[in-house]
Amino acid sequence: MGHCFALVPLAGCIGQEDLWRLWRLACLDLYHVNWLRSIVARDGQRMLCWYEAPDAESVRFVLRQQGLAGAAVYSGRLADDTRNCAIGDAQVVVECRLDNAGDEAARALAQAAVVDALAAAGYPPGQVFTASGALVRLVAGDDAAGVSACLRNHDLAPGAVWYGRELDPRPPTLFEPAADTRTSPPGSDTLTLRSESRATGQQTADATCDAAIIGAGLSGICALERMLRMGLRVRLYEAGSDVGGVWHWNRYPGARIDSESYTYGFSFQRELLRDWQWRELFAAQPEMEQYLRFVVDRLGLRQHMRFDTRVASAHYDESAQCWRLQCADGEQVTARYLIAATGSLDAAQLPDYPGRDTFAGASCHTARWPAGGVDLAGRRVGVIGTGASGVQVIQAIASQVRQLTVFQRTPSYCIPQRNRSLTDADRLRIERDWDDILASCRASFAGFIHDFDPTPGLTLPRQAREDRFERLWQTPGFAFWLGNYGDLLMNDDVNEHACEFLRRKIRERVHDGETARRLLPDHPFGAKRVPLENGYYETYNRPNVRLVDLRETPIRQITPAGVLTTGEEHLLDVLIYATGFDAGTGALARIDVRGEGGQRLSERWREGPRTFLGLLVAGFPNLFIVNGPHNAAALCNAGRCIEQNVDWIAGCIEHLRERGCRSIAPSATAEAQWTRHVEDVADATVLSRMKHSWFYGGNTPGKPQRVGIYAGGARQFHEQCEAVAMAGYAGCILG
Ligand code: N01
Repeated sequence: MGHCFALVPLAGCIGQEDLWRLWRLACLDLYHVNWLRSIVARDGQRMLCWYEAPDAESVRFVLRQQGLAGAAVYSGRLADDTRNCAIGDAQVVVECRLDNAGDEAARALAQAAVVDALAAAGYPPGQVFTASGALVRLVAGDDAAGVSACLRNHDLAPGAVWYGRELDPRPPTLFEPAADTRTSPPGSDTLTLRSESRATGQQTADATCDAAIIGAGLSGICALERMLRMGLRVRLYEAGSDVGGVWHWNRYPGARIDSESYTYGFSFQRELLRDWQWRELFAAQPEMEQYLRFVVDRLGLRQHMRFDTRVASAHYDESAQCWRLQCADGEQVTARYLIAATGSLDAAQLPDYPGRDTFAGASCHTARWPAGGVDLAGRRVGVIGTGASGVQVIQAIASQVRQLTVFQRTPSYCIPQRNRSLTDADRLRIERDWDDILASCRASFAGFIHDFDPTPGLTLPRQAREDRFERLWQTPGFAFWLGNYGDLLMNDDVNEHACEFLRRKIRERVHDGETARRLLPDHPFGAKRVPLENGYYETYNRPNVRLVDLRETPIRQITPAGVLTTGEEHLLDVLIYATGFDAGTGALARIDVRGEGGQRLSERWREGPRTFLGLLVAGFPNLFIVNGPHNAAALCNAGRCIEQNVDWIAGCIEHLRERGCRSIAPSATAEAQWTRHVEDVADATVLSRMKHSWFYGGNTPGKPQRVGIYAGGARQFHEQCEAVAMAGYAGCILG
């Protein structure tokens, strides 16, 4: 990492809040840029900023990202005391452009001349920054006119002399210090409540516990293990008949993970890695489900779980500061903490086509695939939807069925997964390098072994990009997406080059020109989560596969015999809906969750999700959401991000217990700030150019198009969560 400073022309006065907004827009993390310091001119015409960055080009990209044109960026070593400044201090900034850019001796002379002239006039010593091309000298105070006159008297002609104030570029730990509203003295927060009488009178025991967890997927298992380790009494409720979450429900043929398997598994016990033999680089659904069962059995977690039990409601009891849950089978439980491990992608979404229920054949959604499977062999099968689920099921079943008709509304950019079996040598290497693997996932943008290259792709010759694209395309997993240039997410030119590359690959692989044309996406690459494929495009070369473009011939209705489009009726025996999810908020909003004052969560999120760090919600004390809306986990290797979420929640509960507090909830202000930050970050990326995806909720009829994921990356997300915790849960109200 080097150092840079930038002289930035501004269009008008900006204040502290504006600077923080610029920070949020910058996606600094993508470019590995650390914005150290800023002085903003009092007249609003200029700004001087310092950065730690890989190179000046990365800083230029950050500035462009912020909509700041015309900045001059210089690289050069900054003095160790660059950060030594007091926010609000007045500083005179002397800018001198140096013509003899590469000449160090000339630079030293120029520096000495400016320093000596100011010293002779009695100005106190101050910081000087030189780089090839520019010199900046700071003088404490606001005497810009005096400094300017002094330099002119010595025949020195500075480029500009102005005065401004030190502002803090980095938003504070985001939020105000935690407020402690506790009235009772610190002490044990063990819940001692009487069991409630139940209306249903069923023979299930009412329970009182410290934490209730909803969901036995990756998040729920992780949270359960952690809460038990902390010594809490925990109960977990799961609507399905066994553990697995998405890996339980999405049993469709071809379902497969998109993170390298071994990076997805739990990291809290090394023995789990040692004793589980991952079979494939990207495990298929059965292996994932087996792995989660192995973990649960190994750790003895089942005894704390109740299956086939859907939580119908969860109401916060303000006087007792606890949650009261009612299950669909009548069981009630009272818990201090409610951990919603309901997942981002649980609420399966069926399109509301007329006649949907009249279909005479078998039909199902990929995310509610029957445990006994669906008989597809030799049958006429239709698949609606070509997102990640559709792509996987289509490529898996094409060779089994008599006729496969794919109903596509929006084509996806699919990249090769290049799955393979893992060998003993692979497993040994993984075990040996495990700590490094985890560390590199933790340090990456999205928790994967792939990480964005901070070099802006736009600065490179087209052929160099092309060569890199080809190498990445040949690499397994998300290398082409998450191991690509960081500006792919923001820069239209680089993004369009990647799109062209991928469209060319599609044309090369699909023999029929017309089919290939229909498979070409026209949205920016990465605006949706990218499906990984294993022979998906070649599937369309099979004589029994037909692609129907719903943009040309939309579906009119489902008939008893199949699907009627404006073009024709497609006769089917089986109809598969791969139509996605009411993502982020959907799973939780389907439970009757009520917070303070009886307000419903579904109502609170009616205009879009509002959260604090994607983990807490104002007015819903002690409700912790794992991998929910506004969380980095949706763009992440879920295994890695879910563990981070659970660590944070565990740390928060420990903090409450140590202080004898019984509740925590974010302030409305902190929640609004985080929500705004999430929206700002997404707006700065290509994600905002495709608002009909599940990232924006636009795939769900009637749902407002508001971003539901955190696009700033897992690294930045973790840092912000950490900062809040370190500041004593800043932004939160403790009771
Ligand atoms: O859902 P999607 P998904 N008529 O929303 C189409 C994860 N995942 O289940 O784009 C016709 O992406 C819709 O078309 P359009 C992963 O995070 C991971 O495939 O709205 N079509 C789209 O083509 C992923 O991003 C893996 O125009 C309709 C498709 O259905 C997320 O889950 C595997 C329609 C839905 O695509 C969701 O993926 C699978 C209608 N009325 C999933 N409504 C792994 O590899 C919707 N569509 C780990």
